Amino acid sequence: MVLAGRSRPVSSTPPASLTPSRSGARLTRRHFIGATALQAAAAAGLTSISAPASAADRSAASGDSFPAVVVGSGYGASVAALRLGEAGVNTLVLEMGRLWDEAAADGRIFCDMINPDRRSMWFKDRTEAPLDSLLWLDIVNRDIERYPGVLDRVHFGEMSVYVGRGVGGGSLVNGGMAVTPARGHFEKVLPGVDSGEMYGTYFPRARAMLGVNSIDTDYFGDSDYYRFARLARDQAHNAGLSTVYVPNVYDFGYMEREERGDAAKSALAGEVIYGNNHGKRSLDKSYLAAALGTGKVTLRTMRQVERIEQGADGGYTLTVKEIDENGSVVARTEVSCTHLFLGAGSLGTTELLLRARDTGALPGLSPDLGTGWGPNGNIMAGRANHPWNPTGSKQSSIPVLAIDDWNHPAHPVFAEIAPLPAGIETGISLYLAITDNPERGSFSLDPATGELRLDWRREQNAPAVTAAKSLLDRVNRANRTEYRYDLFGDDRAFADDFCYHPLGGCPLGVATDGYGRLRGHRNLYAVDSSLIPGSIGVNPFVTITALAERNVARVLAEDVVPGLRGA
Ligand code: FAE
Repeated sequence: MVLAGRSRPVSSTPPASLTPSRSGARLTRRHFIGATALQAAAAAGLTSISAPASAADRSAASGDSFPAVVVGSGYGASVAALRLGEAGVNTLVLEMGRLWDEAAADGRIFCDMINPDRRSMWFKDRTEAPLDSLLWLDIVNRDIERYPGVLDRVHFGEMSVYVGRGVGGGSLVNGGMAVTPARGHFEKVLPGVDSGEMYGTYFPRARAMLGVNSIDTDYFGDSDYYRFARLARDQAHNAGLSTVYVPNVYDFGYMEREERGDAAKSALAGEVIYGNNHGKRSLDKSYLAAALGTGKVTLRTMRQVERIEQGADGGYTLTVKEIDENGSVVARTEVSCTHLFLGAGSLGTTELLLRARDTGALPGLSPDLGTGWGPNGNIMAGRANHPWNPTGSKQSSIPVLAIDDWNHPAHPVFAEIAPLPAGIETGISLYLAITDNPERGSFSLDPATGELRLDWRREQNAPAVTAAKSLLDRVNRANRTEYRYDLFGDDRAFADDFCYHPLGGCPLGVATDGYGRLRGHRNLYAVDSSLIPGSIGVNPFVTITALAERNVARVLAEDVVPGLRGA
């Protein structure tokens, strides 16, 4: 397998968002060709995008039949698309969201968090920001026009889940925190995976491909935009806790130029959960650009896979719904393939498989499908600071520091020090705590409506709240501070009813074999967050990417490439 990072770098001037930075992330010829294809397609308003390919290649993907189809375009899907393309396999990627690469009338691709508009959310009448009130006032969220915006909040009975929609999936909306889990925890969660191979090969490969870099500590120490994080760091230290810098895929060299006034502001202009206009190396600028650059990968957007069936020849047929900007169905088509890679995320992949199993389309799928779901122990909370300890009206939207108390004997917590870029002094220190909550939920389909259900009760988050509280109580005691009770719409100090990190539903080694091959049906693979059983102890996308690299390498070598050779 050829790593795109080892390919020849291009000599022409790359787009700013792909410029190599101090991390050593390198722009390759493949990225450049792919990124150009993405930009050209966006400018032309196309929903089917591919880089130039030879006539022979085109005929190999004749009709609507491809050797491989990838569903979704988040982390796992992007890895699959790139590695299939590099192996010479004609591959179709189907993504239900938009390609976010075209400026709207205001000259920007994405909207910011302070003035959200229709670009913010996936077909909603009002924004649904995680922190939804300030001083109990409903001043955070806005009415918006329904549109295929970039962030979705999917509501289940007692838990709601944030996910990204569009080419790049969660990478478009997330905070970019690129954390490798503690090896001991990884081994506990995924005992069947060779951790030596992961930490020696696949984690480094994922970090290099994603363009992970770290903030310059002098810049961090001086910037007005990180006053909030320095204050929270000092308060953690007052409580005897340690903090760690957290790597990110946001280009910190770019951020420094933003602060100097040499580059358009993104992180320093309150952009993140509704997309970053600059600076962030989302997947469309890394893996997916490289995938398209192979000339073997075609991407179709605004296409939601609804149904999967298997024919007598063992191949798969997908029913695909194409929608327009109003959400109206433009067409329903069928696509067939030999190898099917599901990268629609914990919710999307699990739903497709449950539907296929329960309708009898793929009856052999495991009875354990839908199990092992968890919110990665996510709990959000805010603390109130004294007036003499301002957090700053200027805040970078990119978190770079966390309180690392993962070795606590009873309550392990990794608490990201989160920004609150409101443009005013709020006096709030905000945290997204990741805890080791052992509780698990499960997905099923509602027999009456056929809709996805999540069996997760609010009280299952009690262990996570206890752990987050144990940590933040210590911080409050040491600094004579209190919680904020005005941030989550009612009087709660701890937001325990939503998560950013849905994990599981198709657990590795349970619903699949040890490499993501679905039990019961050949040539069918899960490649995304659905494989990780509920917890990984840190922000998950580096793990999702590295695991996909490992699994796809094996599947390519054993299933796909021998098949192409007619073996
Ligand atoms: P994901 O990225 O969710 O992509 C799935 C894609 O499939 C999406 O583009 C969907 O639109 C598409 N899709 C779904 N169903 C279908 C269908 N039926 N047909 C066609 N397309 C479909 O999958 N993680 C970190 O490590 N660090 C962070 O700082 C961080 N911050 C976050 C902040 C926010 C606000 C959110 C929402 C998440 C954050 N995460 C973070 C979590 C991270 O983004 C998430 O774990 C990954 O994106 C999951 O990757 P998957 O490959 O599973």
